[in-house]
Amino acid sequence: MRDQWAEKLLAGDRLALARAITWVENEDERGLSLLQEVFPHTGKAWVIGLTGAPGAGKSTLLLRLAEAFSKEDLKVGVVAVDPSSPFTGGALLGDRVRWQRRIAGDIFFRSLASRGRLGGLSRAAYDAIRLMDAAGRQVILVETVGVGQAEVDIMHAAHTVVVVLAPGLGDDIQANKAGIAEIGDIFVVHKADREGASDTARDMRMALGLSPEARGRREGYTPPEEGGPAWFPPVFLVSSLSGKERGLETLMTGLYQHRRYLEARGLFGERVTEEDRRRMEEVLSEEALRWVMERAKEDGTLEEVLEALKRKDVDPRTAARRILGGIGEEKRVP
Ligand SMILES: Nc1nc2c(ncn2[C@@H]2O[C@H](COP(=O)(O)OP(=O)(O)O)[C@@H](O)[C@H]2O)c(=O)[nH]1
Ligand SMILES: [Mg+2]
Repeated sequence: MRDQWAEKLLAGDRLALARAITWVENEDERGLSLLQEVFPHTGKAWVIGLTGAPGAGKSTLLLRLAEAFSKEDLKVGVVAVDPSSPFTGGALLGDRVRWQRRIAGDIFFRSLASRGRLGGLSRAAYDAIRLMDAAGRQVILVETVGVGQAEVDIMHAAHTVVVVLAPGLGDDIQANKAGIAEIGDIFVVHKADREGASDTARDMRMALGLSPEARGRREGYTPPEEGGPAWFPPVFLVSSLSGKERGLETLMTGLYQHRRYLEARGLFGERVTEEDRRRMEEVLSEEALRWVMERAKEDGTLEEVLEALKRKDVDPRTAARRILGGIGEEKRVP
């Protein structure tokens, strides 16, 4: 029989969803078993990632998108990831309060904070996305600050990655146009109401034109001669400022175009499978390492190899192979 929480979650119950996410965020066993139970019901949601420098207006734009999708009668989920707030403190709470006041529609918001553990944040985001998906959220918007490895990692979980730029942000993230050209499916030059926005857009278009990766960077890319037009990341000028709204509809059209592009090439489902596989490998590498180290410790191989390493009798690579080899030996002896 299905657990009552799973039952509720699959029925779209908000309380159950909120609780489930808290569980996975805290790596509580209840969350993990719940996720396991509802997992067959995942893989339907369209996950859209928004990334970019702090202050580019990601949260503001995300609100607009959330509203636009909910106006189309879609159930929206929002995952905001803020690694700069290791505790559920000011900024996150502020965001949450602001959102709740200003927004209407069937939208489920959730902020995640880093628990300080390596990889913990992207795992929590992945779990939260899968739980929202199982709970019937049809579009899931994920916001991250485009800085460290964790954020890049989280963006792997998205079908469609939107890079948000703004004029006058001389930030590293923005300066590295060649770098960001590789991660975005869609580029938004936000704050289009400001001076310099069209220059930023022109620079970005130029950087994209120079980037071989930008052209159909998704896996499964086939050159035009073998399968129709490749995806080329568009650059949209958008303003989300009240009274000066601009470009949002064009952006929505661009988002749907990207979705159709993925679907037409069978990449929509593949993105999900790929991400699930990535997570499996992550857990596998952690647990395999732990398993190997425990065994090497038990039979003394670890100590022996570490001594050899210290004496510089072996190099680290050989040392690692010796430990693995030792385990193979152990297995062969009955
Ligand atoms: N001029 C202008 N300001 C904006 C626009 N969108 C957001 N902002 C402002 O930019 C600041 C940062 O916005 P926020 O959404 O918190 O950025 P985030 O850090 O990328 O999430 C806020 O003061 C917003 O009011 C816009 O389209 N035009
Ligand atoms: Mg924000």
